[in-house]
Amino acid sequence: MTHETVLRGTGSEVVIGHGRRFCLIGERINPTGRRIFQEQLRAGDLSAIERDVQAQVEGGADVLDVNMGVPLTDEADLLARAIQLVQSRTDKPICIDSSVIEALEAGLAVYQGRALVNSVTAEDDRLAAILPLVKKYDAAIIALPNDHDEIPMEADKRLDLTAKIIRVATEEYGIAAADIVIDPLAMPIGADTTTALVTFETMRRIRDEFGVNMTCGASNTSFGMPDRHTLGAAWLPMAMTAGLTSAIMDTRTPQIVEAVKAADVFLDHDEWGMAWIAAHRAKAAATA
Ligand code: THG
Repeated sequence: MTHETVLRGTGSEVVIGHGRRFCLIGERINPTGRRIFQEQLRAGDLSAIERDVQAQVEGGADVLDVNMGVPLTDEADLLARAIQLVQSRTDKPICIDSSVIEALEAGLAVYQGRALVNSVTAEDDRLAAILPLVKKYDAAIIALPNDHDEIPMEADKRLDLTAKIIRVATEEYGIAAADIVIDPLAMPIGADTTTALVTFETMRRIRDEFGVNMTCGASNTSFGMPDRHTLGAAWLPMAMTAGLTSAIMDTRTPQIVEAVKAADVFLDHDEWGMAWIAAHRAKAAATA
């Protein structure tokens, strides 16, 4: 048995599920590593977000990740304003991405719809701080199977922590398993060439044992390697075959988005290839 996660924006509803088309979460509204964007945000200029929303939605994003982690700012205030701006520009659901509990709460308080909260770890104090918010605002949650800031390198440990998270969230906080999205932890292949195999094994076992949805930071996998887009376009279909049902990724890159859409056809997640054919027709019409 597998679970389905329902997210809502101001208009559209997105359902993440093992038998469904892959859910693309656009990663770009994130100042990490973007110096100019950080300076703009620090000065209160949110205009770059408007361009990021448009580019990612045009590229095929179903959900937008919003991260406002800029050092030396009031992250709660900035995140709340960013969420309101994004929701004024798109009806798609948002994945609220922060490690600061006050920022998550401020974001949830202004959010219209059913959000995905990114993220909680398996540590007791983090679970106790974040899960009541998830319940209060009727959101879904991304959970990472690591604790004490340590990323376990064995699938067994990730499975144990996944079991703990699901048990605590469902039994102690009344959150449905359908609303728990596990991040099986994708690491850069350049640092350790066995790491992708551990992640794929983790995905298969989480799907088979718990049936919950999963998401990953897909661009982590190619970090530091040449020709990252080709690596991403190979990794995503492999991960989808192992049970990954969504990813936080760069939806502005057609090579990667098209690889996902093609994999949806072969995994029978796109009945009769209807979405594939419709996208092809739309592209042909646009160039005509
Ligand atoms: N899991 C979960 N949430 C996440 C991640 C994850 N949120 C953040 C991140 N990882 C995914 N989002 C991004 C956003 C932007 C970039 C990468 C991942 C990005 N990276 C540039 C690059 O890859 O070259 C620059 C990064 C840099 O210079 O530091 O733009 O794994 N649940």
